[in-house]
Amino acid sequence: MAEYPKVSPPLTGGDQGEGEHGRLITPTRTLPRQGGGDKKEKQGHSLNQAGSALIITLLVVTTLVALTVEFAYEVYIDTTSLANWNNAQKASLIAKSGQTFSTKYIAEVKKRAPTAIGELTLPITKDLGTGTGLLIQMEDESAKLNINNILQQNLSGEMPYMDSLKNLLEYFNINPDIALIIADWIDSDSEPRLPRSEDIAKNAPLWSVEELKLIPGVNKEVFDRISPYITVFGDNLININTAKLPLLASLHPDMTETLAKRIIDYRETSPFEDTSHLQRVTGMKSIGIDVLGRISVKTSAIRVTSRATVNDITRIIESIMDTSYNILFWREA
Ligand SMILES: [Ca+2]
Repeated sequence: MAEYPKVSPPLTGGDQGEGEHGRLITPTRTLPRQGGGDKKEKQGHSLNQAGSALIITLLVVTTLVALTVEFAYEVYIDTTSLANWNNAQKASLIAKSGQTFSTKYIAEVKKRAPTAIGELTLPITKDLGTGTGLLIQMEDESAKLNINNILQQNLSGEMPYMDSLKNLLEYFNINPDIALIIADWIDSDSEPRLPRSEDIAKNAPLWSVEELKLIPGVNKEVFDRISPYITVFGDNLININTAKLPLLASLHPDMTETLAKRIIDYRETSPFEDTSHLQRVTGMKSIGIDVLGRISVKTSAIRVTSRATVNDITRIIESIMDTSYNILFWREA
């Protein structure tokens, strides 16, 4: 009992050493009660050994299954990550191609129609393979009000861009005092136009329209309303061939929605080729003269958004380029 033999017991009995092994492993159960018990002892011994072997086998199998499952899962994760990475790289490259394509398209448009690009959406679905798509959107940033310009004064000391921002806010039934808080955010001094309006001011121009969200008073509703008409890029002149109705209606204190609609009707048949032509629109004679220094008939900056999808992985590149194709802004997501 003190020493166990190193010989492995046979699984199904055998001729040699059966009783000896049985007693050594489980002596109490293999003791013969009656005569001829040697056979029973042999059977009990074999069953016991078979049971032990089965448990060991099951343990080994279970461990192997666990290992295999874990390995397969790791491989699955790695493969999926790799596929996603590949798709993301492809989508990124296609989105970049979309940006390049846009510059060529803008060049063509410039040749044919020198006054305006406006808004353009180009879904491209051909020859990119299954599960792959590219959507390009172009937008004239000159159709918007440059918010960094609201402090600019005219010869009379007035701030016409600031007035336009106030008009735009009022157009959407928003408190026009928000324009004062925005002005304090931008201006370099710390003299508040409204109580506490300089408390957390940046005192520098905005880098992006999204920065408006940081300014007190510009909540989501305000931002969603005004941001489509605001830019921080361009030549500070508002393109009267592409500006939308709310901004046209905010150009001048005497502007009305009716006049703004007339401008849109006019340009649809004959786009403005010169800023002075705004005075040709009925009722726009004196306003047209007043706004001469703040308007243009050409695009100076274009926002290009290219959205590429490869097998459900999407990459979006947003850029703003001037008409000489200098990149003013680039963001990839
Ligand atoms: Ca300030």
